[in-house]
Amino acid sequence: MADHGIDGDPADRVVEDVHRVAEDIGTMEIRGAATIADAAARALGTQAESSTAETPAEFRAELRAAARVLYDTRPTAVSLPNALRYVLQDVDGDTIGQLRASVRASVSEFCDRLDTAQNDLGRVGAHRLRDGDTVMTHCHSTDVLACVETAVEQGKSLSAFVKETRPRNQGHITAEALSEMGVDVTLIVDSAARRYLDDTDHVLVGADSIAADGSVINKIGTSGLAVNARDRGVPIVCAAQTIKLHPDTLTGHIVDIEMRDETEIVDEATAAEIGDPTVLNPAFDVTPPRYVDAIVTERGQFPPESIVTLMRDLFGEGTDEPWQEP
Ligand code: RI2
Repeated sequence: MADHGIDGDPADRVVEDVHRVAEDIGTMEIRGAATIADAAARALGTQAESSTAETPAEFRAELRAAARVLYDTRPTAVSLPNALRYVLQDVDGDTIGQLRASVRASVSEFCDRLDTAQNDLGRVGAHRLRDGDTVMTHCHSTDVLACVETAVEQGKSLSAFVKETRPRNQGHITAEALSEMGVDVTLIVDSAARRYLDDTDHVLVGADSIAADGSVINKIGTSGLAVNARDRGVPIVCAAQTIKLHPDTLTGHIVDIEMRDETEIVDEATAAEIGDPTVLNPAFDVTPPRYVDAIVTERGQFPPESIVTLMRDLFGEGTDEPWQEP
């Protein structure tokens, strides 16, 4: 019997499906902040449904262990811990059956809220877009696509410069999605962005996290794009559901920027051919609030400097980590 009153290590009873989801998040088979949150919440649901725990204490310990496996995958998108927190904070009941039902209800409510928030955000963001406008996108953000899709459904005809977004070229996903919506798409390399900003009405980016001072943490290259956009007088708008608000930044926490494998940039053989340079592959960067015109959320649009008020309303002054052992 271990100290926490359960048999064995709860980590050993995290089910295979949870490990698979964690691996898919780590390798970016599952990617995008909102999609990661949805997958993580559902994985906790799977753990609850599959649990063979014999006591409520065992059940709760398994759930926390599963959450830790998911939490340890990628460090930057706060939607992941926010999702885990949402599901874990209200696990209620005296029997395993009640606890399981409680997790099931939380997961379903969380995923429904994600969908609703994205639809609502899309309606808010679409107000910024006028018939005939051209947008420029960076990476692939479902929150950004929601804004464009709503505008198209409203009958607006739009064009897009889509940055390919090295090293993983998620711009290709955006290009395909926008084409399917009927948007006139032009794919450009990242370094061509400045050249085409004079033909752009709005830069639209997503976010993996928003800090309390209104800084936008998003795919690497966002900050350079924002500085260029400001220089050219093109408004830069960040579409981010409130699940992207990073509550720990209220108390001075710095958002950890994920460093990914160098082979995403250059394969080993090519690296050897060019003298084996040091390769750095940060996945994200930080755009200071002075370069961002608005943050569009499902609660309306905000100047970045005022986002702290919304953050306090939603999260209070701080958060806990319910996946840690009590
Ligand atoms: P949605 C992505 O990160 C991009 O940085 C994108 O802007 C952000 O998540 C938000 O995506 P990655 O997972 O939640 O591709 O708007 O590294 O879909």
